[in-house]
Amino acid sequence: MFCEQCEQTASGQGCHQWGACGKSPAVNGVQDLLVYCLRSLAPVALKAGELGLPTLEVDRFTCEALFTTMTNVNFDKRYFANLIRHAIALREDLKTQIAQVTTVEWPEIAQYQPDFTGSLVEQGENLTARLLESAKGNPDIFALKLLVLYGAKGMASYAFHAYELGQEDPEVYQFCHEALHAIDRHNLSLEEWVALALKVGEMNLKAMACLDAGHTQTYGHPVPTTVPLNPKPGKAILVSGHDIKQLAALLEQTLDSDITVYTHGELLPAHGYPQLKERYPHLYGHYGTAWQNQTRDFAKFPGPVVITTNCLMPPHETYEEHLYTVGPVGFPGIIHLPTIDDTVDYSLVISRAKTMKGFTEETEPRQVMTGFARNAVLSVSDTIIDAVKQGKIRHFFLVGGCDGAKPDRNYYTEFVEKVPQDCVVMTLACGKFRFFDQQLGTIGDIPRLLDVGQCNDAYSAIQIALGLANAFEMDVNQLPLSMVLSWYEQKAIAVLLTLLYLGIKDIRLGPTLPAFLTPNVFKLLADTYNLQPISTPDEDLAACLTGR
Ligand code: FSO
Ligand code: SF4
Repeated sequence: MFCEQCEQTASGQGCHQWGACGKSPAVNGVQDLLVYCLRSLAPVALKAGELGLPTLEVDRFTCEALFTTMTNVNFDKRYFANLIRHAIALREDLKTQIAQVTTVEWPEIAQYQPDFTGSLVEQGENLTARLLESAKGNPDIFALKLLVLYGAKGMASYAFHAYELGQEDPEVYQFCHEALHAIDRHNLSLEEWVALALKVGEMNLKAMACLDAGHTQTYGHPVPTTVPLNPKPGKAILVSGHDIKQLAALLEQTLDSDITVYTHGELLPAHGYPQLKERYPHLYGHYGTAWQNQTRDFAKFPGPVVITTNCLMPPHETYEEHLYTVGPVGFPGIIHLPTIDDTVDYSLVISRAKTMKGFTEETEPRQVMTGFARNAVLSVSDTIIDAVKQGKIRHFFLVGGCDGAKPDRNYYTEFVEKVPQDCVVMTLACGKFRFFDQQLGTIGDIPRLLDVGQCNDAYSAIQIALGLANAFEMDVNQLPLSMVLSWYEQKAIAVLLTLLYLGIKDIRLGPTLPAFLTPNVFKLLADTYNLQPISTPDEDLAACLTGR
């Protein structure tokens, strides 16, 4: 197998025997075949778009299918086999429509036909072997191709979430096909590949803007909110992942029950949305920490657990019978909940919750705050600016991104602990669970630790940075703001490309650099953007505070 798409990749080199995430070579093979089929669909979708034929179904399908191939989303071979069939069916249908308008000589890839009577795994592996063979002469170009592909996956997942909330951007969809089609272009120079990678960043910003609009127009702008970490007695359901729409559907279906709903992992920021808070008082608290601790958290939770997106780990036998997946997520043997009239039917989960023990005891109150998204922060920008001008706030740090199991991620905890008292830490995504319950206090009325939201809210963090730059009347790179990011999967790659597209410099990235980037490609990004690997918390803090 060949997979290098995430930070967890084996020995920092690439997963070639078995996925460090638990993905088998067989699942990897069918995922590769699916991605190849999406690449084969891309030129047909682009041609249809050019001719003004409707492509929305293909666009949405492509985004959802790419999402399923991301790290820790779906481990079910049969699921991928169905998606492969669907991709080919959609392609042939579009070709028939195009043939009614014009004659096209399709490139070889657009004529690719999987053998559904043979091994799909082998076919996927053979296609990847061919791709790797063709990459031998030029590792830098191959690295950039992977950067574009992985970034496009992240962008597609944002576009999928936005679509679920009724927000779509045809430009993003079209670019998704262009990025996939580019993998088969052999005449692009290094500079053109770099430009394409930055275009992924540009389009990802649009996809994230759609998602932000979807969230805020449906559930209101997040407001600062206190979230209990101590469970309360009663029947309980735990919801993990990122999908707020799926959480809202469960809340609606449990509205008149006595069941309390808890968030897990990246759903913590859901508590900040006014329309969820007001309508669903049984959306009570948060349970557990980041995704990589789920085998411990889920095993202890006395109710069913629903996973709406990544990061799903291969489940442990102590909880697999009351674990449920929805949407693009899947694992063999785990119940995937049905969707009826566009809404997930949670009846099975609700009846399971009623038969499980639930929480039986009161525990000592503990709480955290969330909801410091762009509206909440920028509405007090005058106070923030005054505090900076009066020297009360010296510096802002955005310490955000993904968490993971490796011990070198302790860097981020130590970094936050060492941030001086006159500095503010903004955070987002699951990396925050290393420090989210620390009491960092306030500077005047401004909390020193501001949870902007999920990794899906990176748009909000970007708007805060741009809004502050605007208020201070300076370039964003001149702000007293440093970005110290941790990455794990492909959404983080898309967000990094967006930050580079916006010209943001001096980003520190860790805990390790992407295995798929060659030293040459990294040097190119380092030279242009001063993108740099993290070093030690002390060294990096000192450098950030002196503007380096
Ligand atoms: Fe984390 Fe997982 Fe949100 Fe990622 S739960 S690691 S970047 O999928 O999406 O931050
Ligand atoms: Fe390895 Fe990450 Fe790929 Fe899983 S997703 S197989 S851990 S590189």
